[in-house]
Amino acid sequence: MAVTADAVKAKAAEVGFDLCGIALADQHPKLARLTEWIAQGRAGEMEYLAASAQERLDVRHSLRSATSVISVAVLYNTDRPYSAEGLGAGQVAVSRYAWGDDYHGVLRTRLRALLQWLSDTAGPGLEAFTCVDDGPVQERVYAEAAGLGWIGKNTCLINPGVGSWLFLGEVVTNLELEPDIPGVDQCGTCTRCLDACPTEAIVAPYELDAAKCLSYLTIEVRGAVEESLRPAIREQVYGCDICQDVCPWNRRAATSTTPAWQPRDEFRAPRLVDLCRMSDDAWVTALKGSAMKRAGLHRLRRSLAYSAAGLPPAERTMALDALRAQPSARASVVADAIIWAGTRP
Ligand code: B12
Ligand code: SF4
Ligand code: SF4
Repeated sequence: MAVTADAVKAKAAEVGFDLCGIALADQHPKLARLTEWIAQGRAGEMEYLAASAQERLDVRHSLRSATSVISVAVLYNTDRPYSAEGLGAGQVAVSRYAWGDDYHGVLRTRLRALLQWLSDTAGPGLEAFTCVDDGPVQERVYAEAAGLGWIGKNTCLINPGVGSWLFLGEVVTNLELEPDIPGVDQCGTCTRCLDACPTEAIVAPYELDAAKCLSYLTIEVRGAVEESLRPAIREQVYGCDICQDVCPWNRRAATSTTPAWQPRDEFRAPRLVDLCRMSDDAWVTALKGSAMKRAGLHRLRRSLAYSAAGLPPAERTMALDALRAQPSARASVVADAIIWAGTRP
C-alpha cells in the first residue's frame, strides 16, 4: 500500500509527536555551514561532530536511497517559571530539557512505533533509519525544511504556534513523500537572545560559538573548564535556557502535562547548597533515566564547585565542604574545581 504524507503525520500524532513534517533528503544550503563552523573551532572538543561531518552534510551518505526525512518534534515545556524570570536567593537552574526523563529514550520508543507502522504499511521495499540527537543528522536544518518552524538567531528551532521547547527526531527513508513548505524566519529585528547571552556565545545572528556556550561548558567539556570561562558558570549549573527564556516566541509557549517532562523533586527549584550537599549516591539515583547522566557525576560536581565560587563566604564554605566530603571529590577534575573555588577572592 502506498504511504502518504498525511497518513504519516496522522500516525506520528497518534504515537505521541506534537509536530511532524516532511523534508526532501536533499542538499539544503544550510547543511554546508557545518564545515566552516567546525573549521572556525566553534565545536570546541566535540570531536564527534567533525568525525561524522560527511554524513551530517547529507543524509544520503548514511542511507543512499534516502528521498525523504520525516521530521518530528515533541514539546517538553512545563508551566514552571523560566530561569531568566529571576531565581530565589541561593537558587540555581538546571536546564528545562533535563528536568524529567531522558528524552532520547522517550522519543526513540515513539520513533520505533512510527517505523514499525511504516514497515507494516509500505511493505518489504522500505529502507529507513531513525535518529534522535545522537545520529549523524543536522536535525534543525531538516526540521526547518520540513516546515516545523525556523532556525532562530539563537540557533534553536522555533515553531510559531508552540515555541522552541522542542525535542527533535527523524525517520530518514526511501519513501517518496510530499514535502512540506519550509519554515519562514520570523525573528525580524529582535536581538533579545544575543543581548541576554551571559557569555556572548551567540557571536552573530544564527551563529553560536559552542565553545563559549554554558550548555557546552557544563555538559560537554570533560576535564577542567578554561579558567577564564569558569566565572560564567553561576546560576546555570547544568545546560542553559537563557536564550530561549527571553525569546518572545516563548512568552506564551505551549506546555505539556506529559509526566516524563515534569521536574524531578531535586530540580524543581534547586538551591546550590542543597545540590552540593546531595551525596554521590543520591546523585546517582537522581541521574537514573535522566538526560543529565550525559555529564556524569564528576562533571556535575565540578560545575557545582565553579558555581559555588560566586556564593557569599559562609555559604561557599558550606557548599565546598559538602562537595569535599563525598568520594567523587577524589577525582582530580572535582578536587581541582573545589580548590579553585575556595581560593577565589
Ligand atoms: C552539538 C549540539 C549542541 C552544542 C552546539 C549547539 C549549536 N547551536 O550548534 C551545544 C552543547 C552548545 C548544544 C546546546 C543546546 N542544545 Co544541542 N545539539 C547539538 C547537536 C547534537 C548537533 C548540532 C549541530 O550540528 N551544531 C552545529 C551547527 C553548525 O549546526 P546547527 O545547530 O544545526 O545550525 C544550523 C543553522 O543554525 C545554520 N547556521 C549556522 N550558522 C549560520 C549562519 C548563518 C548566517 C545562517 C544563515 C545559517 C547558519 O546552519 C547550521 C547547519 O549547518 C543537536 C542534535 C543534532 N544531531 O542536530 C542538538 C540539538 C540542536 N540541541 C538541542 C537542545 C535542546 C539544546 C539546548 C537547548 C540544551 C540546553 N538547554 O542546554 C542548548 C541550546 C543552545 C543553543 N542556543 O543552541 C535540540 C534543539 C531543539 C530546538 N528546538 O532547536 C537538538 C536538536 C537535540 C534534539 N534532538 O532535540 N547543543
Ligand atoms: S544556551 Fe546560554 S550560554 Fe548558550 S547561547 Fe544560549 S544564552 Fe548563551
Ligand atoms: S530572541 Fe528574538 S532574535 Fe532570538 S531567536 Fe527569539 S525571536 Fe529570534
